Amino acid sequence: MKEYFPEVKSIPFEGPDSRNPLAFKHYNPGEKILGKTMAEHLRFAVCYWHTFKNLGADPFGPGTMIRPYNASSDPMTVAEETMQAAFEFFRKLGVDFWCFHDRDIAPEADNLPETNRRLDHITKLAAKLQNENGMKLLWGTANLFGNRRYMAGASTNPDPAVFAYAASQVKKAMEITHGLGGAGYVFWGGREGYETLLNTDMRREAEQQGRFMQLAADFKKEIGFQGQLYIEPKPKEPTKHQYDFSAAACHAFLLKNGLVDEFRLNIEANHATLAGHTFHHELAYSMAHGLFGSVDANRGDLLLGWDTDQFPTDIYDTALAMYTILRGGGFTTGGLNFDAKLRRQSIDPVDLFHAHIGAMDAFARGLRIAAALLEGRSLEDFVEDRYRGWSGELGSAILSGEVGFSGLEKYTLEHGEPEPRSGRQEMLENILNESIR
Ligand code: XLS
Ligand code: CA
Ligand code: CA
Repeated sequence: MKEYFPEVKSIPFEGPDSRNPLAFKHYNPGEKILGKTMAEHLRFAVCYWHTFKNLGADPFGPGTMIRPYNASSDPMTVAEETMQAAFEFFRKLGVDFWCFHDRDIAPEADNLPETNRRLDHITKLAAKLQNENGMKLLWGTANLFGNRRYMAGASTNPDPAVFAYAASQVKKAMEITHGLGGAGYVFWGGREGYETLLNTDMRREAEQQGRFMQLAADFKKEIGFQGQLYIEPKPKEPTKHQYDFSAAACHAFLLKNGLVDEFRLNIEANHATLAGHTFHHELAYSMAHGLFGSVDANRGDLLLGWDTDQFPTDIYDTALAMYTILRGGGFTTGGLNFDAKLRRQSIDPVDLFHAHIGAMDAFARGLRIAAALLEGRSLEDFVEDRYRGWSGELGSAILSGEVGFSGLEKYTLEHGEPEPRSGRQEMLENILNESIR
């Protein structure tokens, strides 16, 4: 069989003293931390679009990366060879999960039946390769933003015929995700937003989007898909304003449409920073409201205002992410999907390995730091103590509705001025730093 990454046999764990660039220094998949293996905690996934379909094109020039699986002039041969190359890459890297958009794995034809035939053909190959390699699908999704029919959105389009086309496409993408045993299905807003309010009826678009998601939740039940449905927040890009702006905006949308029990959130680090939040904030918000589902693990560049989708390397980010995730009970259906792409000058296939090794090691370190913080309990104990009044007599009376404004006035008149207490931010930052070893 053709080998697409002959320069790599497999990526071993060699420990922190290793100088081998093609080895893990921190990610030791079978090692147990807090009762689970690192692989079980982290549930790493490789994304198909950036890893195998992105060739480094940007608005100023075409792709720079030449890939052997992309050589044929027949698009379906390219699709088959790319799928073979992808599974070779997954196996050699040692991940358990992958993610895709429908149009990443099979090119769109000029009519829907032929497009779907192509998808069925490639899905069969994917199912066979999943089996042979013991791989699982973390989630599937539909590309509702590339084709010109979606230029004014899919479900939020002014034309209901575009809504119908998008529904047909999502129906098929959900079916193939189900067929491949997917643990989830993601809705990312694509072009659901606006460029200018001068041509936009926001009330209608919100109603349309709500209807679309209700139909998706119904269809999930109709086909018996057991996976989790997710919405992935993003504030802007490609449109000026995306409706799924942030975790909080998605929460309001789900509540308004009676869908809060049907969906969870897929939090992407770079989208959080574009929304003016930290990755930590978006995770903490999702956890606080029972909405946390999965993660698109990447990073942006704080000096650039767009979605750079770089591989995650910042240990603070990964530590705080894993701390928040572990405190919330860890992943169930979700995982860490590397929605990240090589920089345009990283043109060699081996760069894909370097990028994923660095990202996986960064999260493995984050996991260790998070476990140390949780075992030490210093942060948790501090926070618990800070709010302890809320479990006492006064706090419970307020929360249970036992006492109103007049009762609270009486309490204040009796007890006088409350005693302020330090928030100890610097001490807590030191505790975080000391756990980074
Ligand atoms: C784009 C999104 C996209 C989703 C899947 O910015 O990150 O890749 O994750 O459609
Ligand atoms: Ca993403
Ligand atoms: Ca992104």
